[in-house]
Amino acid sequence: MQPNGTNGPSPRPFPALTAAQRYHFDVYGYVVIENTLTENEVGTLREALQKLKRDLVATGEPTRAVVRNARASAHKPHHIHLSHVMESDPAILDYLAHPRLVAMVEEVVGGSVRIEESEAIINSRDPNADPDAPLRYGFHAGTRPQYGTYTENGLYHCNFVKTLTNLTDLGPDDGGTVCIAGSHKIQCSQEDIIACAYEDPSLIHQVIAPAGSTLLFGEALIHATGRIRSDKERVIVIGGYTPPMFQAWDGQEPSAEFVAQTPESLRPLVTGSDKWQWKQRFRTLAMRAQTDASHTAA
Ligand SMILES: O=C(O)CCC(=O)C(=O)O
Repeated sequence: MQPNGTNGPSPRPFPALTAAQRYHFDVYGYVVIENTLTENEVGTLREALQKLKRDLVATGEPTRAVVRNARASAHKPHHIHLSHVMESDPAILDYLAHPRLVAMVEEVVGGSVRIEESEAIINSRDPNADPDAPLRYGFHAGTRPQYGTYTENGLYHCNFVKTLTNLTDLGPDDGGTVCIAGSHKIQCSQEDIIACAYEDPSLIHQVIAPAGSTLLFGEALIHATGRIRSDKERVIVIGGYTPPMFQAWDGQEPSAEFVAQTPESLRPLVTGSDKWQWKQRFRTLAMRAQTDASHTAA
């Protein structure tokens, strides 16, 4: 990852996913790429988010306060959801502009993108949760098949894509994101799909990966926060992306001051300034991933 604004963005690989990763994405609606970030990057991001959490909680009203233009959209003792974290620390923009990650997103969107949201979650086991209760999740999706998805070169594309990177190791009991595999293509009611998944839990896949790994998925995939059963805290950072003519999520447009200090080369990504000049690009499945040392974590 390059430091924010020092040398301009390095070129983004195309395609960024191997054929097998792309096939996995098409079949299940997601793919987990392990070790996209270095240990240093993980540590820097985790510290930046913990500091933001401390500063928001110290205001006494974390869901009303604004700290470095970030907010807490939810806060309980065991769970804080941070919104619009992009402006709060340069490491976070570095993450959101990470050439390899943005390249993966562009590949799935089918062209250039803008940042639509930047969020983070720091959570631990709910002390009031009954460990013997049947597993139930807050399943949701940000768009639906066909409405927000299309096919090109036989491959699935979505116009609302996220990168969720875990900044703590995620074992089976550590509450990794869960999703209903294949739901990104199923044009039935969400309630009916969710009922199928509870009837056959093998349809529910969960992220289990070392710190610094990225879950790439399109928001037509039905997904949710997993359940933490261990004593470990989970920290994740989230980037949301859309084509440039789309709007940012409510309250997540970058401030004028932030845009003014953003290097010009990153402004289209940060603001969507390309608008309807959308640069489309599509791969075929057989294309070999473009990988070199500058696009992979050590
Ligand atoms: O907490 C998680 O792992 C899931 C986050 C989520 O649902 C989202 O970003 O839309």
